[in-house]
Amino acid sequence: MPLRYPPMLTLINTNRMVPAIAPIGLEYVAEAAVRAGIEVSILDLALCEQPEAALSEHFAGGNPSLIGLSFRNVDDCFWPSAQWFVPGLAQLVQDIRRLSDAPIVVGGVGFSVFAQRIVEYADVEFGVRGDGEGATVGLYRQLQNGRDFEKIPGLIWRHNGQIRSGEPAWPADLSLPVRRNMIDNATYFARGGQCGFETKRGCNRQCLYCADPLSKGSVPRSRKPVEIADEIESLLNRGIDVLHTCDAEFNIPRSHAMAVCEELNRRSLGTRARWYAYLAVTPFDAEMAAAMRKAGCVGINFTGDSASARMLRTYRQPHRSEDLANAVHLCRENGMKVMIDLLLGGPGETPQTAAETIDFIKKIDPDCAGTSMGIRVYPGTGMVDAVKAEGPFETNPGLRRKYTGEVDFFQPTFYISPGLGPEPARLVKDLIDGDQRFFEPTAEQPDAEATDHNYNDNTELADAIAAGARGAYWDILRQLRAG
Ligand code: B12
Repeated sequence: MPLRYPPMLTLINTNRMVPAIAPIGLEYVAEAAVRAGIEVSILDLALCEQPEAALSEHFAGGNPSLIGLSFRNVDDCFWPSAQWFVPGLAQLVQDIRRLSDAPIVVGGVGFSVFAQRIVEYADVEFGVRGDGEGATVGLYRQLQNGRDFEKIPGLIWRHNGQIRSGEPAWPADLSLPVRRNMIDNATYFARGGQCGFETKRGCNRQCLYCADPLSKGSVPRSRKPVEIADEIESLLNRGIDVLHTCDAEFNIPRSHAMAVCEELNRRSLGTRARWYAYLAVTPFDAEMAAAMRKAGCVGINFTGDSASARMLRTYRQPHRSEDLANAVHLCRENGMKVMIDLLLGGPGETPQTAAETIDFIKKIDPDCAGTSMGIRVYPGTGMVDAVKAEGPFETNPGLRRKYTGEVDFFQPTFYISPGLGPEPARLVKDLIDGDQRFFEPTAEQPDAEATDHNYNDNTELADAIAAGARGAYWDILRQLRAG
């Protein structure tokens, strides 16, 4: 084993997906640790040409006291790609074990959905479900002195051969002053075309399929607008001027979204930054659209899901088709690009409801629309109950997966309504009928050409960014199509 460093925390970004997205979660954790007086070293595997060599080199210098792995994506959430990243994480853990005997803790947004299963599968000592800032500092301190793990919010640990866990770490008070100088954000901007900023955590909507409440909690926890604006300024000062929100939905709650815009507008940051956001379709109104545009927002991706009243009820969405029309109208009026993300193929979807949705979207004319097919079924969401209500999982013709054996929602498992027939992607493509505003689903045949908007290993996107494109990925892809 290499020499032991003085007490030190090594944080590793495990996400090597292209285009590269900056590990903002790891950066927030790193900054919290530094502020707590902990020495931190970061190994960013996304920016290494040869990850194995980078690992050996990193640990040759010394052995840390704790190794933290950031695990953002458990899978790519896209059918029929269905790429699963957990085996890769387990392999990485084994590689690290050959170089260091330090305990390993894993955290991250995807990780938090399946926390205990991943701790078991990857065979690590610790996991953190939820926010990592306080938990990482707490764990580090307890390892130095005490080992009273029960005290640490969100921690999963092993005790006498059993896995134990406390409540998830979702602290109500979110004070996160960050300078954003712990990772190489400039390189991420060049390779990923945008950098993220977060205004809140948690979502109180109960959308049938959504895993966000599992990783972030179901109560919105807002950051102080002043801290958010400071953070954006520090990115701007380094030339990073195209940004993307990292909230579940920027407009929930509306009052906080307005407060953030107000602070950005007070500092005239809208003249320097361009940003994109994920929004729920409601609440959204003329006052909000104008405030967002003034604050620098140039594009919105709405969680539209469907325009069929029946499917919107199934998805537990509070909006109606007329709200979708209003959202598109307000974006156009205020000069913001607009994408509507659709989820086709949920429980009860029929060719009629799918046609109703696609026809309606064509009519209201957003800049683009995503037609994802295949809803990732996450344990702990309403989707599991909806699928269960249809009968035994193993014989449910709606479940799509690439693994064999029993249905296990830990592995990428998707649902497409059997009502859409044997070739649902074909059906949707026919409904789209070549309309370039739509990102089409990819057909299920193994050799089918990818036609969707999966950003996993998307070389078209990565090449465009390398050539200078900046912005939300849907906006870059949309512009590439338009030539
Ligand atoms: C914004 C966003 C995007 C933006 C990113 C913009 C940007 N510049 O950052 C875009 C649109 C590009 C995007 C793309 C994708 N995304 Co996305 N995205 C999100 C979203 C909304 C926010 C993620 C985020 O940055 N959160 C803010 C940070 C601060 O939180 P965090 O990462 O969780 O970190 C905290 C903790 O997890 C923990 N933590 C983090 N690291 C560590 C490390 C240690 C050691 C510890 C202890 C703790 C810890 O502490 C941190 C601070 O509290 C999430 C959903 C959500 N609400 O979080 C989905 C989400 C992460 N995305 C998801 C997916 C699938 C993707 C794609 C793969 C989709 C695709 N196929 O194209 C790509 C992957 C891109 C890539 N290269 O990785 C899934 C992952 C689910 C899963 N099954 O794993 C999520 C959860 C959405 C969902 N529910 O389906 N995404």
